[in-house]
Amino acid sequence: MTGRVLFAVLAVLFSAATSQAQTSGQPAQTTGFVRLDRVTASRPLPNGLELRSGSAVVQITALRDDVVRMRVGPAGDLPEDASWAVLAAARTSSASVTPDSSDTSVGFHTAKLRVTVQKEPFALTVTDFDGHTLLTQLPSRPIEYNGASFRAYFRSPDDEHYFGLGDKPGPIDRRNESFTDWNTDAFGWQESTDPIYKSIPYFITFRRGVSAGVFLDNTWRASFDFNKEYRDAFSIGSEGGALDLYVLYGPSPQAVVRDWAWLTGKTPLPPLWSLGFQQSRYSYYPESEVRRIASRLRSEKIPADVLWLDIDYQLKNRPFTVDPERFPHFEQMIQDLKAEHFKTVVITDLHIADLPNSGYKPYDEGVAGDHFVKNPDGSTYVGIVWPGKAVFPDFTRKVSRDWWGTLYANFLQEGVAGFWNDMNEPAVFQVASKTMPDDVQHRIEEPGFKTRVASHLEVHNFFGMQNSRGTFEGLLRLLPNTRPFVMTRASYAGGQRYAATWTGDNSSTWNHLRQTVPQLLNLGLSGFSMSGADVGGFAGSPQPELLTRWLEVAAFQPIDRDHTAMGTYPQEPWENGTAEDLNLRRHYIEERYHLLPYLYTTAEEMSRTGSPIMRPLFLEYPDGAVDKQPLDLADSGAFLLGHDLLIAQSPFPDELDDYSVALPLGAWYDYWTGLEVATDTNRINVDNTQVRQPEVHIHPSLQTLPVFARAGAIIPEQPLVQSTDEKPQGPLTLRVYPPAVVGAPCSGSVYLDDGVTYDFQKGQFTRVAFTCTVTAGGLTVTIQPRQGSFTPWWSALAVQVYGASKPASAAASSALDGSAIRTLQTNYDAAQHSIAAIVPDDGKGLRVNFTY
Ligand code: NBV
Repeated sequence: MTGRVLFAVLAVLFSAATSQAQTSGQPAQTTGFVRLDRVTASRPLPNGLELRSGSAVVQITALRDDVVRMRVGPAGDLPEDASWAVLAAARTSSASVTPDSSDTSVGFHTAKLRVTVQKEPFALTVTDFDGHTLLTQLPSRPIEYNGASFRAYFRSPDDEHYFGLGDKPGPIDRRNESFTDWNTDAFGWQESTDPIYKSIPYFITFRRGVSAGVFLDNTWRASFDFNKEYRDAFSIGSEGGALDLYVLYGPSPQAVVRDWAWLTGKTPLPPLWSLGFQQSRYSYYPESEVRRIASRLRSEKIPADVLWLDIDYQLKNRPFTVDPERFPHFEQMIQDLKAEHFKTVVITDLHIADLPNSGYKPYDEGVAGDHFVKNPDGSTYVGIVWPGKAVFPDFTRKVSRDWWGTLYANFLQEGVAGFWNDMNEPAVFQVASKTMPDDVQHRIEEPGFKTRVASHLEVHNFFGMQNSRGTFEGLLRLLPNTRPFVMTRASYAGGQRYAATWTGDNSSTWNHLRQTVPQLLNLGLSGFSMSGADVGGFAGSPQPELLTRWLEVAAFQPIDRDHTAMGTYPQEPWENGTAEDLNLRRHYIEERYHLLPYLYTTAEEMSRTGSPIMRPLFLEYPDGAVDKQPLDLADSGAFLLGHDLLIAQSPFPDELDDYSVALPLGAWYDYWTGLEVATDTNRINVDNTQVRQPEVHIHPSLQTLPVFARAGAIIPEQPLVQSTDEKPQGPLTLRVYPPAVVGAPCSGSVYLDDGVTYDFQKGQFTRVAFTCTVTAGGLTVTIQPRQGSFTPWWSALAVQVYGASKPASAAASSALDGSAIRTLQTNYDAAQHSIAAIVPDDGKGLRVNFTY
């Protein structure tokens, strides 16, 4: 018997003797030491393979041809097959496979992937049929269990990069970093702080244009090490729960993003108003102050849609109350704000004041329904938070979530439009752990799950997610045809189904402005596309130029909410700056409102495909870099808004120096001047070869945030409005950016609906597709007939072609068959380098020919 075999046998005996069920009731976990070092038995399954490695059982199955799942039961039983993140339909789907085996390995293949498990040492490898290795275990480090903790190691080629893991600060590429998942109230977090508010144990690999998704569906304190312990490996592990691993195949990163949406759900289509500008602070009170902010936004003509009420609107910080002294006419105020086209979002933290015999409804009902989290001895757990002593709904019980949802009835009746779930890590004051004790008991009483009691260690990381779920589902029950708007601070994988999010308590520093880009990009890749960072920074007060620049950049990010802490300088756009600052801030917010048709169309795409609103360059252009390295690696500050706009903030926005931005291959236009961008294409590669990556050189100025439009894009825009309630007056503008080459693709689309209800699901939407074709002597723009039964606000189109250096003529045919041709008046704008023609639009489709 070799030493290794003897060790394995002893390990098996030891683990069998010591394995026991966790208090959580999670399937039996070993409390000993188990190493899966060789395959001791295997049997094929119609959709995969079951393996034994000593005491351990491993099941590897294909959910689809391009999605594989591996589950491990170290003591012989597979873990409970249930998930808070993965949709049941996805989790239970299966694809048939063809078994493959040899003397040294067992495995199977699907139409797209090959799964091979080397027998000794035990090593899983997932490859595609083009020779790409997507995931392969490090043979020298088999999966190991040490008590309830486990760890698995995978090979990491030196040109592979990692993205995702939610809002963790730091560079966009996770390579050379390690992380812990443990939702934490991280006030004043910095670039190197980990963990912060969310746990999304999912990342995307990218190697030379090929991507895979890797998801560890484990809610316990999990950790990820990328190339720190071993330069050529990454590892994933957890302190408890199951090793339940999903591998999603691209090969394009966009395909991985779609797989992730299939697995864990999409961000629902948000109400249109949530894409408008939002003004917040901790806290606006009394009532007169809220009214003052509202009327100032209007009198300064700063377009805005939302005002936020932070904790001080409540009576003694008690959730679901209103302070009658500060807000004596709360409902009237909400209605008056509505009349001024403002929506109000109010905070409703999850900590219910511990107030027996005081007529406090959330407490009384919660006690009556036995809804609160308990201590191990069965008493109700009490922690100190904003209201003082507080109790916490047990959001892992469906009945408790349903009850929580009913608490929103009054606010909805009063006209409150959206809700903010803060502090749901859950945050607890006056304790070193900043949260509940590990042994607090949660009851899992949930369809699809075994009913059992779970410790806080298991529930902590998805508690906030279930809080926002209770809110979202409750709002839907109360107002079934209104799209809820919920914003949560803490969440877990899949939480995008219930709430938008933000990056918590950032600071008013240039570095935090810089951080917004990698953080929001990684959130989007992790499924959370409706996200924002506190504009201007939460902790501290920004210098005037910082506030101006932040408002410029955030105008192109998914959620644009100005928010700051208690005690800081006023941070509204008209504060803290010169008249020029105010003009610039207004100008960029106005640009966001012009772009609303494009933004909303991108949001609708997100809700259908899972594609984020804000995208890293490598997502859209996996082959956009000549050296096949992702273009985003250097944290260049650049990002895409949807498919067609590239925003190139400086990598170091506080510096005065010029900088260069590598653009994806292809031509680009300057969004502000309408001119094709002159790029420099000489770059020397590490191996001394010259590559031809287009690069644009930028001389930074506060007046201009560099924005570029893709050649071949058609971007819909609207006349300026002061809020999304207002009907735009005038035509829908189509900004056409002709491709550089005759016959090259050129397209765009616009999506529109009523912005608030679900009637779009019954066909009440408008969708129009556009294309353009460069011809020898001009350009043809084709507008397809409208789809859907919703009547849009426009009755004419302004077709605006960029990159023009001289006047041109235009003619429109009223139908796609080319009949009824008439000449159009054109307008050449030398400053904008554009030619515009306005044409009536009856929705039946038309064609506009420009002749140069
Ligand atoms: O509710 C007050 C704040 C809120 O403004 C902020 O956005 C949250 O992230 N909240 C945290 C509580 C503690 C602030 C120090």
